[in-house]
Amino acid sequence: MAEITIALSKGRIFDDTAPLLEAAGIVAKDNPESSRKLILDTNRASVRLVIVRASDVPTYVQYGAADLGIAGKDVLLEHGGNGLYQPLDLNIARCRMMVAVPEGFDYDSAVRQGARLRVATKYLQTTREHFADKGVHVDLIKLYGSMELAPLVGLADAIVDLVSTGSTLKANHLRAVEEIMPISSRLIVNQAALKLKRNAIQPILNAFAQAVKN
Ligand code: PRT
Ligand code: MG
Repeated sequence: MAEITIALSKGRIFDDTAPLLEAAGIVAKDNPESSRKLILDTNRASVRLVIVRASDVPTYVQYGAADLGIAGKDVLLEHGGNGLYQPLDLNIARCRMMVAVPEGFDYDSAVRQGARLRVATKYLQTTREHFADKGVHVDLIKLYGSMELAPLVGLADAIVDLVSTGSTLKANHLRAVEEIMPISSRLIVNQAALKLKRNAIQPILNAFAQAVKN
């Protein structure tokens, strides 16, 4: 019977988390990339993994459906962090949250002239706060993906998106004009679970902290 449930997304977060889990003595019995299972057993009878969408990880942990989770700072800022303890920056899945515009768009003078910008993004909270801090008026357009397309078809003047290599921007003739913040993934813990299951959870936290230092 599993006692500890860890929520994470497949893809880059699973790939970067697997070595940390291994350092905590936890190895998944299936590979989420090839398996269709949503609940993965591990080598430890008391630990299981649940595979969810990256943006759903904080919700599973908030409601205690998972005790622990791994989520990007981008996702945590949009979620708000209610009911979550965030003890550790894992320094994985790193990238930067950026403002980007079409190559020919003069962002600096648009901002200087106080133009009202249309900004397309999946990250409404972070984007709203960024432009409010700058005192720039924006109309936010919520998208769920492929933000890079929006300025190319006249849906928006600018986008806010994550950038790692920069090749997606380049391929779409966009350029980054502002860094909003660096992004990495954090370990998150359900606050009630941490109190009730501390004996099981604390060794995992310690192993992760040690592995991150190395
Ligand atoms: O893909 P899905 O819609 O299921 O969800 P998701 O995109 O939220 O999940 P996933 O697994 O793609 O990303 C999980 C987490 O990885 C994010 O929440 C970030 O914290 C982190 N991360 C790190 C990234 C990137 N790097 C990244 N480059 N998430 C997304 N990207 C995308 C970016 O949005 C853009 O479309 O990659 C593209 C840019 O990459 P470059 O290399 O071309 O600059
Ligand atoms: Mg993605």
